[in-house]
Amino acid sequence: MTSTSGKESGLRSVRHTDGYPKASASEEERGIVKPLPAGRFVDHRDGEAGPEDPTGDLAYNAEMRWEAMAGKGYLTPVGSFFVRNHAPTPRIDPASWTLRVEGPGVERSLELGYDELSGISPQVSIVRALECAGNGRAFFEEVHGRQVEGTPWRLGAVGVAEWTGVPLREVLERAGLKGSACGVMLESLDAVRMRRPLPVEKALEDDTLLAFGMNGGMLTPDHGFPLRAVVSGWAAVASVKWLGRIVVSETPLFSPWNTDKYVLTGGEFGAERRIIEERGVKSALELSWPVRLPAGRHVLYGRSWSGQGAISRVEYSVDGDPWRVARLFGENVPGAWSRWSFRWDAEPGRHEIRVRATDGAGNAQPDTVGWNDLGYLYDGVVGHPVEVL
Ligand SMILES: Nc1nc2c(c(=O)[nH]1)N[C@H]1C(S)=C(S)[C@@H](COP(=O)(O)O)O[C@H]1N2
Ligand SMILES: [Mo]
Repeated sequence: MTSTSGKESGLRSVRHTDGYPKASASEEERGIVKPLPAGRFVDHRDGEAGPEDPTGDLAYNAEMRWEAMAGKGYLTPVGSFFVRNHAPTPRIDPASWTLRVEGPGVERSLELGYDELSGISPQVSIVRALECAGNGRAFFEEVHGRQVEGTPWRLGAVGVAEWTGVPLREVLERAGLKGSACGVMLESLDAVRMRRPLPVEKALEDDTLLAFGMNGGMLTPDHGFPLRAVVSGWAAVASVKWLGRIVVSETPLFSPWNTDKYVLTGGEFGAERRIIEERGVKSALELSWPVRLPAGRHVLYGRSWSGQGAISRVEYSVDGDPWRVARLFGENVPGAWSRWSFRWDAEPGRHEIRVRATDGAGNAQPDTVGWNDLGYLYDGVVGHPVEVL
């Protein structure tokens, strides 16, 4: 579903509607600009950053409630898309905003304004999931009986959108990318100046985008307006929002976002700090957690996703019964997700429904995931609690 959408994509016609209203002081304290209705989001904005935390790990975070996807189409509506912010959503005026591209890995520095950047061709639109590396963190406690610090996301720190922008490669080439280029630091304009390096090989892939559009409209403030990276298949920490500068190096790059946080450490990793890149395979039912259902026949819906390809198979098991195959339907874009359903004759009592998926590369969800100290990449099978009345 990668398509080259020309200038008629509709983005150009809306992007001069003089930006967004300025945030009031109270909006800035809230950290997230868009409304977070309780029926659609779990509000996780309750954390405090320690002064020793260089990632400014505040919890300006909102988790999508999976029941909000019930009956929805393939894409996650912007109004339901999860938000993960290390600092409050900044309000950026596109008229004075620029993107700088510089560093020893390019022949010349560039400074691009919003019109120049969004006028680069080819413009592409790709449908991809973004998922936080911490999605599923809550399950570490259930499985290991030990709480992990950080936002206790269940499964709602994921969403699929159509992202419109220009390949990062186009911009790097305009700056005269050198053969010796090695690291690409994506720097943001938020209060923590988030900086996450990307290896040049990943930066040059067709579906690594500088995106200014989301689901056919302009990016909204919370999702990175005026410009964000969309790094397909990787944990969404790589998809830096509110970009202001890109620095290309000739040596590997490090920042707190690939050394202090967003690394696998502890448990089987011991003292190693392995940088998180690809995501695994996960599944979720489009039901509240826990859910109450009336007795009788139901058709249950859900979605499965993988960072490494399309979904090839989804199975479910109720109360430990043998695994059965769910019916996949609709689009199944690699790096996005696949929808599925199955029929269930619900009998009164408490039940647990498990779902597991396999992707085209043969990656399957494990029964459980071993411990890591920062609680990342929990892609094990989880039991969804259901009470039938
Ligand atoms: N500038 C900036 N970019 C950022 C972040 C951030 O806090 N600041 N959070 C990252 C993380 S950890 C995630 S999971 C995604 C979340 O994207 P979303 O808020 O659009 O869903 O943005 C990434 N990009
Ligand atoms: Mo994240």
